[in-house]
Amino acid sequence: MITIFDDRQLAHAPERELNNGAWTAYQESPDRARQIAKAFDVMAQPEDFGLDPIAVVHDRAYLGFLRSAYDEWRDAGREGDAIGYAFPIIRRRANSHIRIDAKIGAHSFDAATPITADTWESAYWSAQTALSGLQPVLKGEARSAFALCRPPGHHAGADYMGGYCYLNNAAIAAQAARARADRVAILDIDYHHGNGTQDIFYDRSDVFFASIHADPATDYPYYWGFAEETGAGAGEGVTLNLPLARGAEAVLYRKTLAKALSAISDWGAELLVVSFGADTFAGDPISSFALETSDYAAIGRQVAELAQPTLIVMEGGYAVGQLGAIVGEFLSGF
Ligand code: Q9C
Ligand code: ZN
Repeated sequence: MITIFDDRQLAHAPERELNNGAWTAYQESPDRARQIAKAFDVMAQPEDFGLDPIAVVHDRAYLGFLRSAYDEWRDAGREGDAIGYAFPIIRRRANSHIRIDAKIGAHSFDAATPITADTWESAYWSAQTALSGLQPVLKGEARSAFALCRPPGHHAGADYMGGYCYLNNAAIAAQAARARADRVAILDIDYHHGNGTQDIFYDRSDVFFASIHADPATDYPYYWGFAEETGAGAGEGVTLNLPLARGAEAVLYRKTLAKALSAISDWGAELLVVSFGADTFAGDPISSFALETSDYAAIGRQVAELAQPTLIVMEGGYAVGQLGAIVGEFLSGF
């Protein structure tokens, strides 16, 4: 399988995150990608497709914010990574903000997504990695590709970051795929609901979003991913959420995956983007499903039964020492 990775994705390395009321070590570490990359002999480097395919998914103002936020933070006399503390949730107004703190709050929904001097560089190449994996699949030169994206993307919306995500790599690839495929499906099998991806395509009829994730009633991102969220307007019925209770193991997981895949197939998808998270693993330090490393081969095989051109994009997964094995199992099964 074609695999894509770029070292520039490793530069982004926040010091800490605010978790359950305390500063803890940043879970989305560069080591995650390093460990996965070790499982492959050779990985291709991404091409540079520039800003345009990113800017059709993300707002220009948000992209400008991401590029300048760290400098503005420094100019404000701050130390460490840039992080927000005030979020305009009620009657948001389209103000132009002056202070960096106001800008960060207006472009994020949590405090788990700090901006460092290198965040833009890494997020940019993470998006290019997804776009580069897509190319051979889209042109019919390969049936599938694996984009080792990092930072991950599925929590990022058109104009906001969150959940370790800045640019929505899967959404950027799915949108680019629309150049040649009329119907594109995104299957999100990260432990967490892909709220950013859902939001980007919520009212569209041309990109199907299906997600299996921990019930938002008990798990991050809390506010999105309930079964009753099914899309809006022209997109009604083109979003499918399949939340599972904590503790889900392989039998239940694969039954649920069968539902997601048959919905995607019935809808008539011509190309599939998989948001793959390894945080469904039993040993994941921040998650509570019960999949074992050996389960991922069967899951990969099941996804492949859809028999559509497929781009697999890396999302979460924090059991660093196991990530290479989990991704390896999934891809070999696929
Ligand atoms: N106490 C991804 O897997 N922290 N993002 C949750 C719960 C944020 C996960 C805190 C988790 C984000 C791509
Ligand atoms: Zn996750």
